[in-house]
Amino acid sequence: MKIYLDGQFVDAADAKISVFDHGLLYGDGIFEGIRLYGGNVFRLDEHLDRLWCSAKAILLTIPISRREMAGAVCESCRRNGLRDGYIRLVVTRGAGDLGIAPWLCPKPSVFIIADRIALYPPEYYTTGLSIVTVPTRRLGAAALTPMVKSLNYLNNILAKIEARQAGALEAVMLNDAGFVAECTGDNIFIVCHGRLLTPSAQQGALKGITREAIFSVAQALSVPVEEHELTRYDLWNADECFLTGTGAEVIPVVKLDGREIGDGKPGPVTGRVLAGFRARVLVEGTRI
Ligand code: PXG
Repeated sequence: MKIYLDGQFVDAADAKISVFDHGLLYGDGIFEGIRLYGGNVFRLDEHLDRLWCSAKAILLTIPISRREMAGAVCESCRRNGLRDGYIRLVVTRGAGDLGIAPWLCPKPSVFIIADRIALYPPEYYTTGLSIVTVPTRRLGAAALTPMVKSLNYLNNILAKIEARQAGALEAVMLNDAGFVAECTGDNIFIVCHGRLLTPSAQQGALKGITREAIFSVAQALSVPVEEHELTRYDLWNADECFLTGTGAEVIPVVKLDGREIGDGKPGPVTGRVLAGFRARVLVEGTRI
């Protein structure tokens, strides 16, 4: 496997970052997870927009241009003979002193891994997931805006561990106010009386690229979508529920906190949205 690292393609075994890199020492950096479908990079522009916004939010200057970054993403796929897969694009603050001061890190590092990912076992896409609400809350915007896709995922990791301890594969995370925010690496949607409802960024949801794609799939299907404050009660009593994310794609949820959602089976609207999404990824995207 070839990895893009600071302007060069190197073997995976040689793709190394300093132990002084602040991405490692402090989680000081940002990333994107991107999908490749049939040789098309899904919504590359949107991913780069979000990466550049994350960089601005943490005052990190990405050392290459957007054009170069887009080129490096596509070249990473080509070099690895990848037609379908997952691209992890990371920008770290770079190596510096033992001290958090980022201005003592002269050169940010960029690396790109083009590989495969399977977040959930395939059978769950037809049977649906059983998930739980966990005690760990989504970080509030006053501490660190959840809009930044940063390398500090401890908040989500703790939630993921709590889900596993409860025997579930995924966790619903609430915000400070107790409203539903999102899952550990996915956005959440419910279907209520034929409408799609999902928490807004203000509620602690990452502005997921898949989430945005679902908005336009739903529009094409004439299914209304609304950003809405949601409680656990709303989720338990929804007609249907599903999660969206680059890793997860679109996956039905059939049980939450021991309560069956709807009739306990993936619902018809979820099915149509999932089919619409699968059709769209094959025709949209940047040709590598
Ligand atoms: N919320 C959070 C906290 C995320 O990290 C999403 C929502 C969905 O956003 P996108 O843009 O992907 O639709 C994410 C995305 C992983 C993994 O390895 C996580 C993400 C993406 C890909 C893989 O768990 N996070």
